[in-house]
Amino acid sequence: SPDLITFGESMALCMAPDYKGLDQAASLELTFGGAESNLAIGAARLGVSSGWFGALGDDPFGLKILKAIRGEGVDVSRARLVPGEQTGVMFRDNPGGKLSVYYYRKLSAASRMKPSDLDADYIRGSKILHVTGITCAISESARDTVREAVRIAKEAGVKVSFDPNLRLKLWTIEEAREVLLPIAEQADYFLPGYDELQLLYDTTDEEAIFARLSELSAVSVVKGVGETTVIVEGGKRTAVPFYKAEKVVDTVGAGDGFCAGLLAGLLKGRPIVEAVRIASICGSLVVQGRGDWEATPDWNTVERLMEDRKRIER
Ligand code: KDG
Repeated sequence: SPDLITFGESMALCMAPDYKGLDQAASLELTFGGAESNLAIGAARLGVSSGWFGALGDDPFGLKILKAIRGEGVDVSRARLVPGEQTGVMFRDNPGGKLSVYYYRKLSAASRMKPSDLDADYIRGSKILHVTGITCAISESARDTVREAVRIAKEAGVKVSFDPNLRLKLWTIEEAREVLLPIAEQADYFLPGYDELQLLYDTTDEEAIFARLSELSAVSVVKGVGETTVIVEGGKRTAVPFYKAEKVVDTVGAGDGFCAGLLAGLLKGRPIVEAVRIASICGSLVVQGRGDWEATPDWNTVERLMEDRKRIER
């Protein structure tokens, strides 16, 4: 098995040109997205062996997505194109710089994922299993699949990484809390955004939020605490300054690029603070290009930017 594996829903992504809203656009750009495949691609570009599996419809969208993920060097041997089912589609609008997403994913092939689809040996053979809250939100059977995958991983001593990826277009905050907080308790790496934590823990009190995180057995890496990323390990907190993007073109996918960098750093044996620096560079590069994953960097680029930073710090 690859060292890092993940699964979830990938969808066709239709984007209006950046100068026009969807209501005005005569043509759309076609690509794809999905938090987990974004992460798998990000990790593969960094030279980590990664695998993504999920169900796609046996339609032109599914085929295009599968080929592209495979083309990025991600292992897709456990991914499926399901005959007679549909690939989800999302539309992205950016009128006046305000991002909106429209999902057409109900009853998609991915939302029919179920625990018996899992290849337990594939999970057992990996080093890190990464799951997200999006998969938990798309259907009950997909949620059960996440729980079962986590159970298999834990039993086999495979580390579990968890990004809550809160999507309030898919479920309510109450539903999300009930499902996501127990998964955070099982995770080895918990990778939320600070804004998500405020919603999940229902407070804006920073001390209260960090107190909750210190109770977890996971190492938490919290994105977007002011201009820093905060690592919480046991009771100890370390803030790492964020690597600033020169220009922000499209923020979607930044979190996935970040998590890819973090997990790749850890798999390469880097200490957590350095893994966070790598993650931060990846997140910052993703936002500088259009699309969810297209601008995620290769390892040489990351190393070069890490070197530049050392020079500046000296
Ligand atoms: O993190 C980026 C994802 O949100 C995007 O690629 C689409 O997976 C997606 C979703 O369900 O929102």
